[in-house]
Amino acid sequence: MLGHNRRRMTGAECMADMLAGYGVTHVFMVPAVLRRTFAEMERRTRIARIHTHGEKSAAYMADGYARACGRPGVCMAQVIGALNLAAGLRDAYLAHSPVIAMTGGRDPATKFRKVYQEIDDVPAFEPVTKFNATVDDVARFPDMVRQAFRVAVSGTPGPVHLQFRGNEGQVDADEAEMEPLVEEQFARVPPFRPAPDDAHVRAALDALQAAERPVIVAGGGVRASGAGAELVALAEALAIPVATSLNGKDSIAGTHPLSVGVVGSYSRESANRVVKEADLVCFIGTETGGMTTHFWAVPKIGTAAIQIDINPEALGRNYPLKAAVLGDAKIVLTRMHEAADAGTAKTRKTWVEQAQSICKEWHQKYRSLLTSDAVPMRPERICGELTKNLPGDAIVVVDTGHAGMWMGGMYDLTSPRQSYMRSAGHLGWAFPAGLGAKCGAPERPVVVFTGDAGFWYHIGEVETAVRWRMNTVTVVNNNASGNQSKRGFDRVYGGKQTEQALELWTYTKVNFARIAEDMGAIGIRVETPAELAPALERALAADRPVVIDVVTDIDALAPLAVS
Ligand SMILES: Cc1ncc(C[n+]2csc(CCOP(=O)(O)OP(=O)(O)O)c2C)c(N)n1
Repeated sequence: MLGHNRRRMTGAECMADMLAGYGVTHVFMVPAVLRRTFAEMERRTRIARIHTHGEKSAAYMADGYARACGRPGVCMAQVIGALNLAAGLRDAYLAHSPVIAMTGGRDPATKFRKVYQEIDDVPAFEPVTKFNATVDDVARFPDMVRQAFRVAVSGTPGPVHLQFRGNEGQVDADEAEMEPLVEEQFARVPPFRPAPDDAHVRAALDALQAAERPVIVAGGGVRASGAGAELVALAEALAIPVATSLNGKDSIAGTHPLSVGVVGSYSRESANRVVKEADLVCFIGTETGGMTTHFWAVPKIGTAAIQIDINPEALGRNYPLKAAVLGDAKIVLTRMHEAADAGTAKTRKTWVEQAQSICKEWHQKYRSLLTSDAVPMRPERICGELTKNLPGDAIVVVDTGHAGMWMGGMYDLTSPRQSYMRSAGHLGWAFPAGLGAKCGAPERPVVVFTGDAGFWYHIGEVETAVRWRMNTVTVVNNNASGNQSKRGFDRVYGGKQTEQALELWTYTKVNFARIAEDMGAIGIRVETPAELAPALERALAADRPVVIDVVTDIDALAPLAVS
């Protein structure tokens, strides 16, 4: 019973016990914040305290951790680092990842006296959190930490921020009568699986079964709910092709006969073509945002649609609906499958064949690039090799920009046990997020794909990876530039860039393998396509972090979305 086990303890003891009670295994931070709490963690728990090279990468690590294991990732910073941490929450917020950020804050005894390093940080957390609160009295530790976990994992998950009194959160040294009670239900996503209204399930099924050319668009909500198997079962029973958002890419294996690929902007042409041809789109666990719909061109607003989501505010936001179903994806899909009339599947035979022939055309169009022997290498060949060579339980972590385009469009998951996590827009996210993912799922191989511009951001974390034996494999698409920007600068220079224009998007040629070796990791330089598969094999077997530096063609540009 609440209050039954109250005893006099410090905030630090209470926090350490609560984090351990919630199953937190790693905390990512730059000191000095909650110093006493860190000492208590050592005395009372087995929590690893990962000291990083920047607050932003600490936030990304917590985010990668959360996305890999479904439990909140915890990151921390003292007052001067708070906004660096807030910046790193943007991707977690956009991707609906449950991250709990804790910072030091102002002390009522001295605020407004121009205290060294101090500003009011709280407003900066407002746009990137679901809950943004201050803890001034140590007696509030138990209920505020519980609320942080509760909000982070509930409904559509997302980041929360707690600011503790004192620039380093020194309130943790105070004592009070407290009970470090945890609610295990809120230790992971999803805490609840709300069941749908039967009538709404019926309406959605009626629409789906009456459609001649339906397609499912599965989003990150399917992955948060762990509903991939239920999604595939329904699609198979009713013979419905499945496209995914980038965030939902691992809800169906790319090699499944009903998979048409990632739809939207960072997408595969076949997915956009199939969704455009559809007479009914069934959105599941997707916000129907600009990225997934190529700014609402695929499908066009007005296309018949049904939508399933755990958040009622998402239902119908961008597409007027024939049916809306509120509930957890796994439960809704199970109910739909139970009530489905598989006899209607035969009416969609021609449509499924049409979708499959669109996919076949895509494979024919890109086969030569996916298997290209060109030197410098084509990024498509990297994607092709990753499809062929990654283990069945790999977690693939992908940066944004060109990396998101290449891997979203050209890479296929080959097993339902593989996971795919993508940057929701922040360049530089993938490498630290991959390290966090490894902490969250230490038994699984983690393979990061990033461009060189993305890798530069947090290259110092190679040292962190070595220090903590976070044995990830990082594949760097190294074209000594951010060449996704090439088209944009071609455009503003009227088609032909000046020599100086290259200053805007190119870098010095660097050997990342050598830099990684210097920091104690294994570095492998790949200059020709045949070297990549053996490099991956060696890297996956290594007992140290590995950076595979792949030298690629600066003129290789990913295909643009079709609409
Ligand atoms: C924080 C942040 N700043 C800027 C951008 C804009 N941006 C997107 S892709 C890109 C360049 C990507 O370069 P790289 O990772 O090397 O991949 P490449 O395009 O060379 O394949 C930039 C600057 C972004 N997405 N995020």
